[in-house]
Amino acid sequence: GRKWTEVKALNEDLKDQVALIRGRVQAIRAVGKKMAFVVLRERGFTVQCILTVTPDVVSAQMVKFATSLSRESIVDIEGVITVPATTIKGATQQVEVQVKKIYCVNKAIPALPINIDDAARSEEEIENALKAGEQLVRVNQDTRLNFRVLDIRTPANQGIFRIQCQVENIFRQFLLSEGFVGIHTPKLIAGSSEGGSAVFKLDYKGQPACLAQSPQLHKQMAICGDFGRVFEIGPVFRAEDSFTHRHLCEFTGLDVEMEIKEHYSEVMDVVDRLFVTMFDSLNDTCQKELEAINEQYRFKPLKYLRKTLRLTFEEGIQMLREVGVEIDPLGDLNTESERKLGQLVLEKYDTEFYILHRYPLAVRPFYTMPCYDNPLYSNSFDVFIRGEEIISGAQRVHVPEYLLERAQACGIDVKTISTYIDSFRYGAPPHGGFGVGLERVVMLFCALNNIRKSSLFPRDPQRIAP
Ligand code: ATP
Ligand code: AMO
Repeated sequence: GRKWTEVKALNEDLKDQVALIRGRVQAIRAVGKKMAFVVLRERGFTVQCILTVTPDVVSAQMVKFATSLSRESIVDIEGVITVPATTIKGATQQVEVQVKKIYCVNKAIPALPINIDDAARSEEEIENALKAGEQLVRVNQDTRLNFRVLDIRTPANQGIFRIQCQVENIFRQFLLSEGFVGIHTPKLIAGSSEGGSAVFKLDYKGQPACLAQSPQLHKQMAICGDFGRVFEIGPVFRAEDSFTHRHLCEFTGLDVEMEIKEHYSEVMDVVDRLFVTMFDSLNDTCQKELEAINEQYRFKPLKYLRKTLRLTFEEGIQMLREVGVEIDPLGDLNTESERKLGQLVLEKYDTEFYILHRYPLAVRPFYTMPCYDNPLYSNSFDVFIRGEEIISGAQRVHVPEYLLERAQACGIDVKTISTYIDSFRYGAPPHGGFGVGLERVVMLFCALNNIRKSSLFPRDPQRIAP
């Protein structure tokens, strides 16, 4: 095969060498009939290619052909690398390619529903361009999602999904290094695992069934099966009714379950080490991606402490009370008070990542262990980034009689979870765990305003395509 060079690798070291590159046509500009500029883009990196009519090398027809190419078409270009005297605007690479050969591999339709240049601009740039009287089509969220294949070609989106991959990667690497075993639990199950109505019902060969709302029951059963410490990366289905900026009907769950020796703080210790490792690694290994995202969606780096702050729910409520927000001490926080508490914590402790634990039992799922000293509270926690929830976790009830009682008290149809309850009759160790929403981690680490931005092909109450 021939030797190919990636656009991102084109630099001054290659001066005067011939390079063969493949990319998409990002922009074309003709200068008379004898010259044309083609900006070629490969995965977010762009280079300016120049065609100049030259006897025996570049014909006038070749220039004409180049200027007729439609945007986003895929082309191969062979040319000599040159270094211009001035900096190049509108391309990431600071060299040019003097084209000798150009070949269209596959063309895109001429009238694209989204112009990638426009889709890649920041809100600020768009405002300024519109004020300056530029003809530009503002690309709204729905249009982006309708034509997602085009939308995800922007540098910011390329960055977002590479970061998502790294979050998943660190999650796996870290847990493997701490002796956890990766498992896969069924997504077709007999009943709801989290309670509530947000479940997709289906017909399982004549039996009523549903899509798993979480791996909760089976990850606990894996602990009953003596795996000691397990994790799972898999899809989670929630038939959410409300259309919010942070709920999807299908998302990726990063789940953990582990034996506990003495206290549920052992589970929070894992959260602490895992996330400090993850944030460090993202800041370290994903600089280019974070810059690309920042170009379009401005955000400040996440503030987090070397040892994650832990506050009890009561302490949180107290902080809110002090600024005049009244909360039911045995109720849940709503979105607004969660955000407010996030602000207060940032002001007081200088961190945007923290754990809130000892939630009131009444607002937690049936499998949650009550506090030994006060059964109105529970050995549970939520974790927040920038005032929004990314994790729920808890110690679980491991005594079958009490688990059954709790399930009944919470209105769960116990027939559908009888094999789960039975698992605890054969000897079950004390245990706990947590569930992380992958899309929420990426959304909030990058301070994106909508979870649809961190889901490749989002599923929400109104969208099942593309
Ligand atoms: P979890 O299932 O663990 O609670 P979650 O992030 O999906 O995770 P929800 O229970 O859906 O959380 O909501 C958390 C809080 O946010 C609740 O107290 C609820 O009142 C509030 N909330 C949920 N949906 C909305 C909404 N559409 N608008 C305003 N507040 C909401
Ligand atoms: P919970 O229901 O809180 O807990 O879910 C865990 C985490 O999943 C994310 N999440 C969502 N992300 C996108 N769209 C949604 N509709 C959505 N709902 C939840 C959040 C949340 O923190 N079994 C427990 C976990 C455990 O205790 O181990 C559970 O499912 O980031």
